[in-house]
Amino acid sequence: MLTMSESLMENLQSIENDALQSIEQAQDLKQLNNLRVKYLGKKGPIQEAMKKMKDLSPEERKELGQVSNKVKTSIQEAVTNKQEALEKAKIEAQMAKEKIDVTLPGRKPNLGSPHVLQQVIREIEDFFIGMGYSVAEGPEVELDRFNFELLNIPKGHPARDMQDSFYITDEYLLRTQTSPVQARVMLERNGKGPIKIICPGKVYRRDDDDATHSHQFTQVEGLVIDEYITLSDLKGTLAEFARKLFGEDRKIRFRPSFFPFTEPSVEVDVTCGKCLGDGCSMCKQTGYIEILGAGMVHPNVLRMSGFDPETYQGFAFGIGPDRVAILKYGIDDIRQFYTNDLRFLKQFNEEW
Ligand code: 2NM
Repeated sequence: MLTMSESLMENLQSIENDALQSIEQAQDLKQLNNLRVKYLGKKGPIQEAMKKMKDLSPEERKELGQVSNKVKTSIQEAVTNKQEALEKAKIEAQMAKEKIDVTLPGRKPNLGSPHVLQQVIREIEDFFIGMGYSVAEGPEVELDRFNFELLNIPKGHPARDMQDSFYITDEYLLRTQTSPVQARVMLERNGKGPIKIICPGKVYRRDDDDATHSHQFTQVEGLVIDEYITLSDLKGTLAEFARKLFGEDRKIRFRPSFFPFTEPSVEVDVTCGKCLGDGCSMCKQTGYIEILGAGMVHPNVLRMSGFDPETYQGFAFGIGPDRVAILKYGIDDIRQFYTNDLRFLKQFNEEW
């Protein structure tokens, strides 16, 4: 039989063993705190054992008191050590989770790129700016007067058929060309030259969309007005334009045509890029491909916009960026420009 003192002693020893083992196994700070309260709290097993000491001799009490203090200190130390270990582990886990590999390549943001038509328009603009032209812009919702009247397309002219334009009211319509911008500029100049401008922008015609027609497309129209301007100036300018945009080996030719706002009027062809003039399937054996319309500004247009045709002459031209892009890149359907299929558009993305 163990004496009371011996059994209490053994009890304290096993409390210490239990406590140290549980503390070692604690998973987190909360568990650890619960263990601290369980073993060292007022209702803990050590306090319970101490209560039984009142029946012991003073020597036994003294010895047991020392042992219980030792056990308490040992448990407290174990708690403190474990707490430090858990806190350190917690921080380390957090650091590991938040670790950044600074050597990883960055993620490329989706930047987008100018639309292929915008790229072609810029190329056209760059050429003409280099030749001393300015860029002029105007409204897409335009007055009948600027869109037609001042361009020598009077009321009753077939080009003014309601079927062909998007009229908004009797007076307002979506511009069918960018030349109304030129009419505006001419009026602003009060009959005084020179004028050297290009007008890029969107235009609208009431067409049924198909592979070669779009009810909305783009234009860059040009206008030069000065004294002694001739058809040769026009031809030299457009020959240079064709070489710049399509290649140095290209030539142009003029064919007679008709526009209400120019006289004479011409269609301008450029030698075919595939056969360079010999004739092939691309140019339908003609050796040439039509690229734009042009002409000498009609005296009526000059007069109506305040310029004296006896003093001033001018040439004008209309370039279709849609057509330029189609020829340049071999695109087979004009609607591709306007339906925003990214698989199509991304082929023309500029590198940043
Ligand atoms: C074209 C063809 C020929 C043109 C004429 C004018 C203006 F304002 F002077 F009358 N601007 N643009 C013109 C001439 C446009 O596009 C095929």
